[in-house]
Amino acid sequence: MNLNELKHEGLKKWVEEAVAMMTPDSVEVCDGSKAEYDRMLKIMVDAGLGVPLNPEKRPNSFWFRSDPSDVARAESRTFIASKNKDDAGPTNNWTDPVELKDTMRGLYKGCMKGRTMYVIPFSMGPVGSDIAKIGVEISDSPYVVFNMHIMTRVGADVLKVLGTDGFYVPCLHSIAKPLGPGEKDTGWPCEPDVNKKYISHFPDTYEIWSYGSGYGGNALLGKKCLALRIASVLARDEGWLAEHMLILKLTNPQGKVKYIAGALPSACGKTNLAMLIPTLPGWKVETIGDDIAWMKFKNGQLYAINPEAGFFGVLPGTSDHSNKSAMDSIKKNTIFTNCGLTEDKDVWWEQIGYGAPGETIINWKGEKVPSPKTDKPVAGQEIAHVNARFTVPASQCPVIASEWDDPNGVPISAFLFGGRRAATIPLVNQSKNWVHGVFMGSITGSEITAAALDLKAGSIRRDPFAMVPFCGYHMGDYFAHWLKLGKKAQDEGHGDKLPKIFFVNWFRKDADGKFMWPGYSENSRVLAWMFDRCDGAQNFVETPIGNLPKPGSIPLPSDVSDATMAELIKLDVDGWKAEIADVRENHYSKFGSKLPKELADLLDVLEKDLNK
Ligand code: SAT
Ligand code: MN
Repeated sequence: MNLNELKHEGLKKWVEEAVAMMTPDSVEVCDGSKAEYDRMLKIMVDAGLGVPLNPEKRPNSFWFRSDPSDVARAESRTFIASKNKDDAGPTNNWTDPVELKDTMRGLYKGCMKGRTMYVIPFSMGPVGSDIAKIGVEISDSPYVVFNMHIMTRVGADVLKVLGTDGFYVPCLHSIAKPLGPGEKDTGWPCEPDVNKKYISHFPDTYEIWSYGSGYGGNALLGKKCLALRIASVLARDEGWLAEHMLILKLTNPQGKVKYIAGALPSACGKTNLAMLIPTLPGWKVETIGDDIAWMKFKNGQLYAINPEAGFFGVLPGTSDHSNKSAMDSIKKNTIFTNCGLTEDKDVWWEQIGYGAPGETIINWKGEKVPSPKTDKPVAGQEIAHVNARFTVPASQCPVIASEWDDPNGVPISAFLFGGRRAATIPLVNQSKNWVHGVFMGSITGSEITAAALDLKAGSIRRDPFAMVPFCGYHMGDYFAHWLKLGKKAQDEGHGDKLPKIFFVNWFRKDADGKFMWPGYSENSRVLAWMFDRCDGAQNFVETPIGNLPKPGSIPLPSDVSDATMAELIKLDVDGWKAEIADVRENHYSKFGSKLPKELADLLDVLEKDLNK
């Protein structure tokens, strides 16, 4: 499709302005077809940037390797450029939108010379769904085009829904300026200087401008940039929820169904939970989404869609034990980025469940090294980068629920929040009510696993609702938005239909530093307890922190003793007192006058109750 076929005057004008600024050699409007997908892959393979995998082992799958500077989201280069600094809040990098646009126009000027500009119309959510939104990404990266094909719905039907004057989020992206004289081609087009990468959001005008990176969250702008940072602002303005949540369908042995949405910070197993295979007989989990949920109240009931169409999952640690469904999903039609490439042109990563085949393997840096005999990670010598990823269509997941792409969404019965905590936080805990649930979400913390840059391993990072890297506005206002939606539902007489809120922690450790709970498939026992709780089962005891499981109400996995379970579900009064002090001094204090009074009050109430 060419530019003249665009029927939307505003869109056409925006593209023309981008063409004038970026001066590409040609412009293509993407149609989302299989032919286009194959053609984009061929461009990358012909340029030596991608390797087709062994068609017998991984049909229609490809291996990519990025520049070492371009392997993860660049949080320090991610900006929320609202007009008022105070609207961005203490958890975001704010910068002045006028200055930022000036700087970025300088970078964008002539940046597509010698390349094709792709105009990618996409829908976040089933095309035409009343919860979905349309975005249009302009990019000079074929890698972005085929990954967007997988992760979103791209194509002409999106333009049809957009019509001549529909709303869309404009998303500008360029990998980098063309190489200057004497500049070295690093083999992966991007801006290798991290300080020249920009992932910019303009919440007042709902715009995204990205420059210098080809990596997932920095370049596939439908995902974190649109579906969370900009969508959270749209949701605030329009009265709905855009959340960093998986959505799963849980069926009990009697065939009754509930849908649960869950927020967990990264490295807490969100994808694994979304695709869990229960050990508890008769129970079934199916996947609706593994990362993002968009939710709207309809007649007092909250409905959720997964705005994405694919999974962008972490490879290291993914195995038949941790996530068999993910392993089965990525057997074909999959894009692998930054893992190992074996001699027989298959892929390999740490903790895949077996040692690397053959004598040698190509690591994520492109070096040929001896094949590791075991899949244990060796720090500094990883074959796959710790953030190596797969991109795969959601439809390939063997446990995808049939209604995963229902435009109406699925009715949510429960929210689950969680973190990685070695002590204090029980295995599962139900909030007393909506406001108390928001309180629990607002104090969520998770231990830092790897000693990343300036963060101390083992220390606790507060990541309320797992949204700190993804909320496009002040988190104090975000808490208030959650409170407001709950109050509105109650005022309208729909309080009983509000999702129940739970808090989970799979990561408790004993005095020897050993995990006390086996996790993974055994987490089905906790999901079952929540399910029954939603139906009013008397399987709980009331405590100051919320409703904890009644002893015996969660059937034990074979490797968990009664004593261990008792420890996992007990109220740790001293631990909670320390928690309260930390929340008050190091967390709530950051939000100043924007911290809703209801939440500050609940912290005081909890402290008083624990002192009784
Ligand atoms: O790169 S993404 O932001 O899409 C993945 C992630 O960090 O969760
Ligand atoms: Mn995520």
